[in-house]
Amino acid sequence: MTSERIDFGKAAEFLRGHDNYIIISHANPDGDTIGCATGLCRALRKLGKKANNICADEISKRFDFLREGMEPQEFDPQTYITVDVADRKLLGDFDKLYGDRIAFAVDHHVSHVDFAPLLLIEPKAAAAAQTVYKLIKELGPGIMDMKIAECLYTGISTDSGCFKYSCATAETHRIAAELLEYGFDHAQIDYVFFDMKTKARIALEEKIYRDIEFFFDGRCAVVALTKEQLESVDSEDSNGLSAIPRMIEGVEVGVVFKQRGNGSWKASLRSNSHIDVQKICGAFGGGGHVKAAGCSFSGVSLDEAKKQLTEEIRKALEWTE
Ligand SMILES: [Mn+2]
Repeated sequence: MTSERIDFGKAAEFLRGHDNYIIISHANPDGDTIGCATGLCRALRKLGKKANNICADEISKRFDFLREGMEPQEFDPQTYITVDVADRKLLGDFDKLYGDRIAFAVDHHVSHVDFAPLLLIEPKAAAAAQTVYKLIKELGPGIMDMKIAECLYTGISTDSGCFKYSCATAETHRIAAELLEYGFDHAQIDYVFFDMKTKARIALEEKIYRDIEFFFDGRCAVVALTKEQLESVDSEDSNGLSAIPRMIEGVEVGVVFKQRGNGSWKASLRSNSHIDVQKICGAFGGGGHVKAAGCSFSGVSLDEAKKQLTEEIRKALEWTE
C-alpha cells in the first residue's frame, strides 16, 4: 500500500465525496483522540453524512459530555477514518478488524507510521484536534458549532497539558481562542481534566509524597508503588503518577517503580534537565524518549533494582557535573 499526504482542500473533498463513516480512536483513549472523533463525527452528521465513532477500549465517563446527544446511527459502514492514531497497532483489538480498511488518517505524531492510503498529518500541531479544527473549517461555514468546539478544545487542552507544554504554539492558542468564541464552559473542562482528583488518587499521591527517597543531593527522587497500591485506583486515575517526583525543585531525574502482576518492577523515569533517561533505561533493555523513558526489572528485589538503576543515574549525573 502506498500512502499519500494530502492537504486540507483534498481532505475536505474526500469527506464530502464519501459517506457512512466509522471514525476510530486509538486504544487506551485520551482527550485528543476522543475530542477529534466526537468533533469530526458531529461535523460529518451536520454535513448530512452518516457517521459513528468507535474505540476498542472503554471510554472514561469523563468524556460523556462530549458524546451528549450522539446516539449511534444505523448504516452499513463504508469509510473508515482514524484520528490521533500514530500506528495501526495503537488501534488495539480493532487493528485486526479494521487496520486494513482505513481509508484516511488524521494525525499529528512525528512518529506516524503510515497505514492509510490518504494522510492528513501536521507533526507540529499540539493536538490532532488542531488539525481536525482546520479540516472542519475547510468543509465550509456553518458546520462548526458550540458542541464541536467543545470537543476540539478538550483535545487541544488535554494534549497540551492545559497549554503548558512547549508544543502549545501561537497557533494552538489562536485556534483555542477561535473555539472559545463558541461560548462553552472551558473552565469546567480544564477543572475536570487537570484539577479534579478522586479521593483514591489523593490517597495514592499522599503515599508517594510520604515515601519519596532522595539521592545525590536531591538531584534524583525515587518512589515505589506496590501492585495493591496501584490497584486502589482505576487506570485513568493512575495517569501522570510518573511525573510526580520530577515536580520537586532540584530533582533532575524522577523515578517511579510500579509493581507488575508477575512481581516484576517497571521503572518510569522522567528527566527535568539534559539527562537522557532513554539512555539510562537502555542499559536495562528499556527505552522511550530523552525526557521520559522506562525499563523493567524482573527476578530481582526492589532494593536491588533501585540500587542498579540509581547507580546508572549517578553515572549520568556525574557526566554532566
Ligand atoms: Mn494527540
